[in-house]
Parts: sequence; C-alpha cells; structure tokens
Amino acid sequence: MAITNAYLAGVLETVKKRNAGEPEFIQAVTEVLESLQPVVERRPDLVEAGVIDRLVEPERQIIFRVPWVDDNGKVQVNRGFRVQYNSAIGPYKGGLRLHPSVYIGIIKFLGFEQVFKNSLTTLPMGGGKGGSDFDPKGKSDGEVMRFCQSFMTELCKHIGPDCDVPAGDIGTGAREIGYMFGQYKRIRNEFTGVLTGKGLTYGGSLARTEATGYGLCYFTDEMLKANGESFKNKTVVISGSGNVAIYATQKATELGAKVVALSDSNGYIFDKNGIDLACVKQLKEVERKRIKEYVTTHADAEYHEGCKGIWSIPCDIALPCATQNEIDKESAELLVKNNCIAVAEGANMPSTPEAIEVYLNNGILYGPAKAANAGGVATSGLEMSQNSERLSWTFEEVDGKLHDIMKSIFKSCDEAAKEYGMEGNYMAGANIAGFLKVAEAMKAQGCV
Ligand code: NDP
Ligand code: 2IT
Repeated sequence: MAITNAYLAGVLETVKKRNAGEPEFIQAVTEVLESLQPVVERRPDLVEAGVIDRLVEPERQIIFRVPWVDDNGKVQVNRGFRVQYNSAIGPYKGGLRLHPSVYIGIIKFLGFEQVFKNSLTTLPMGGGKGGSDFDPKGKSDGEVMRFCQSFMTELCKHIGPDCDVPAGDIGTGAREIGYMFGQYKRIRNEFTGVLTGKGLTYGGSLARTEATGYGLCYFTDEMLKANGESFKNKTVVISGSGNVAIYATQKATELGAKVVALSDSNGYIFDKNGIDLACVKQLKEVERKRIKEYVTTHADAEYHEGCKGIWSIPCDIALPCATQNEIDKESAELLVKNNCIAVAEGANMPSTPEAIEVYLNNGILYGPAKAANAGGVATSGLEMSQNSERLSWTFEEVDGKLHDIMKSIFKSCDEAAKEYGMEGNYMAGANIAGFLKVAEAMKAQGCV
C-alpha cells in the first residue's frame, strides 16, 4: 500500500533522511504510517498536536561500552543499547536482545513496535527496547555472568520499577535475567520489580515463561474462530526453537493441532509424527544444543540445512517465532501454494512487506506481531503488578488473565479494522487501535 496522504508522506521522508542506514526501523515505521492514512483524515486534531511527528522519534537513546573479561583473561568489548521509546501511557517496557546482529536500528524498530503492542495489551506500559551485540552462544556461564554484570553496571543508571522495566528477548532468558537482577540489586541496594521474566524464587510470575507462545496461540485461536476455523487437526509449522517457539508448540498441540517442524539459524527439523516437545525442551532449555540433535533420537525425523526451507513444508497454519524478515515474498508464495490458511507472528516483524502483501492478496488470515505476540509483555505487566503488591498469583490466575487479554486484543484489532473500512485486515486494526490510545495520551500531555 503506497502512502498517498501528503502529510504522512512528508513524515516518512523525514524518517528516511534522519535514519538512513537503519532499514528495519524504516520498514516498521512505513507499515504503521500506511495503516494510519484513514486515521489522519478523520483526526486532524492529532496531526495538529504533532503526535505522529513525535512518535517517529524515540524519547531517549542510550548507547554504552560493555567491557568484560573472557575465560582466557582477555578483555572483550561489546556495545550496549537502551532505547526509551515512548512513555505516554506508562513506564518504558520491553525486552533486551543479545545477538551479534544487534545495532541501533534493530533496537529502534523493536522499541517502536513495542509502543503499539504495549498499548494493545490494555495495561499501563510505555515502550522501550535494549540489548547488545554480545553473542551468548558458545560462552561459558561465567562469561555470560560477567557480561551481564557489566551490562547492568551501566544500564542500572537509566532504569527503575517506575521508569523503565526491561525483560527477555532473543538470547536473554532466565539465566541472563537472573545475573542482571543480582547486579542491579547489589548496586542499588533495592529489591524491586526492575526486570520481568525473573525466576520464581525471586519475584518472577508463574506463566511468564509460557506467555508469549501461549498468547500467540490464544490470539490465533480467536482469529481462526472468527473465520469459522480452529486449531483442531491442523498441521502447523513453527520456526525457531527458543522460548516463543517451544511454548507455541505446546499450546498449539494442546488445542488439537500437530506441529511438524521447528528450526534454528542453521536449519530445520521435520517430524511427520508431530514434534516430541519433551525432547526439544531437554535439548534447548537444559543442554543448550542445536535443533539438529533431535534427529539423533528420532529416526523418522529429517534435518535440513538452511532455515528458510521450513516454509516449503505444507501446513495449514504458520507461526514464525524466530526473527525479523524470516518470511520473504517467495516463502509467502509457497505458503499460499500449499493452501496455508493463517500466519500469526510470534517473532517481531518476521514477514517482509512483500510477504504481507501476498498474505492479504490471497486471503490468508494474518495476525501481526504487535497483536499476536503481545502475551509476553502483557504477562510482564502482570508480573509488575504482583511485584508492586508483593504477592503472587497462581498459574491458573495468570494464564486466565493472559487468555482474556489476548481475546481483547483480537477484538480491538477486528473492531478498529472494521471501523476504518478495512474489515479482516488485522494489521491495520492493530496499528490503528495501538496508535489511538498512545496518541490521545500524548495529545493530553501537551508537546513533550
Ligand atoms: P530465543 O533466544 O529463546 O530463541 C530465538 C530462536 O530464533 C532460536 O531458535 C534462534 O536460533 C532463532 N533465531 C534467532 N535469530 C535468528 C536469525 N537471525 N535467523 C534464524 N533464526 C534465528 O528468543 P525468543 O524465543 O524469546 O524470541 C523469538 C522471537 O520472538 C524474537 O523475534 C523476539 O523478539 C520475539 N518475542 C519474544 C518475546 C518473549 O517474551 N521472549 C515476546 C514477544 C516477541 P539460533 O539458536 O540458531 O540463534
Ligand atoms: O518483544 C517483546 O514483547 C518482548 N521481548 C517481551 C517484552 C517484555 O517486557 O516482556
């Protein structure tokens, strides 16, 4: 969809000039501006208040050196980031990504997306994101700990339970959050809910580990039901084999589907009998091994090098849960050819704009990341509430609230799409519904 509105075209021009060399950020902003065209026409007051001009610029960007000593006694230096993107509706909130591909453009795109996602959850959270180009793969526990401590030694100056509350993302799981929490507490001498995704023995919430994958399936289930379908007896392909992929596999299976494939950045496994999740959990969560090890204990399963090939496997439902831009036009066309009925995004921005066009033009139900993967951060919001009240809810209580939130997110996307004349386009619905709440708050708070 091209931008025909002159005001929005001007905003995008400025964004492109100001952020040259950050294609992921420009991609994320372009998609939202495209969706906002009918809103701008109906709401000149928001244009007048400069809400969109302000939204495309993060409130604050922090970049810092992270020095640490490896197991050979050698000094290593990484770069750390925290983008405090928007605080109109609550403290900055969003994960920390540890991956060698991390640079400011990735963190800004993720922070931008987070603003809308957090708004959709209905909870009071602004948007932020951070991370580092540190690669936890192949590092010892001691190296990961020293990195995390150094990272937090600087980050702790900028965050706090009422200011900015980071969490996990790619490469940041329970181990990393634990080391970071310990260092924050030591430096600040405060035991607060400054991070989410904490361990259950020190303030973590039950169901946070499962939340993104479960939430993705709850959202997808709503989307399927609204269109006369369900997970029952469907074949599902899920990319990635990390936190989101594992718990999406678990919930999709519970809802009656058969998950036949998972991947990592090296390749993918196909098991026509359905993925043995206990084996995957042992390999990935306990032993930190590669997904190809699965075939050593499952004779019927196949391993193929290269992660892109996973989209050539015939499936009814595709749940990309690895990383940005993992489904391109060609892969989307393969999904269409194989009669896939739905794509819902566990990862952030996993579909290229060309792939999204293919879904929309071919009637594939499309659940965009901002809405479909919001269950993780929503449950982080529930963890913050429990920390503030100094109590903890049961698994069933948290899971029940998560389920209700995902239903309400689907409803918001569906209704906003209808209201703005784009029925069934949940991407436009998510962008519009997420935007409106933040925009009203920004307008009410004046030009800040
Ligand atoms: P993990 O680190 O647990 O797992 C990431 C998985 O994605 C791994 O299998 C990894 O493979 C694969 N992957 C990562 N980078 C690439 C790449 N460049 N190419 C191919 N595969 C890749 O992360 P999560 O499961 O937490 O995150 C997955 C996605 O979900 C991310 O996009 C994240 O932003 C998003 N997300 C996560 C939430 C959460 O609560 N954790 C919440 C909402 C969204 P390998 O081991 O080879 O790197
Ligand atoms: O992308 C995301 O929403 C996350 N990585 C989770 C953020 C959070 O604060 O729980």
